[in-house]
Amino acid sequence: MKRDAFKMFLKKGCEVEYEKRHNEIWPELALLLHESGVYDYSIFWDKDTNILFGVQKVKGDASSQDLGDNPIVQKWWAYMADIMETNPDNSPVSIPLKEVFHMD
Ligand code: RM4
Repeated sequence: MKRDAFKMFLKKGCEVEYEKRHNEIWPELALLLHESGVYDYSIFWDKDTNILFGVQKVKGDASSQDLGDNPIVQKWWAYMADIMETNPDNSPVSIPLKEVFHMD
């Protein structure tokens, strides 16, 4: 198991919609994430900067952000693209974060 964290960028004023869409996450995406070894996955929002902090555990090598070849992820990223900062392929701009402390 490894812990993975990254930051993404929400468009201003979109936090309610962002949370709504995630509360209604597609079952097929949730299943894909679990089957890919991603679990204990949370995303936190910083209201002052609109930065989203993803934190997750990963059983294998691929984090949620490495699944862009999968059509379900591609469809989800396209769905989310109107409220997030994205790359030309609709993937969210996602910056890996360095773990500097952990305590069980
Ligand atoms: C985020 C972003 C991530 C995805 C989660 C479920 O907004 O799209 O890549 O793993 O949703």
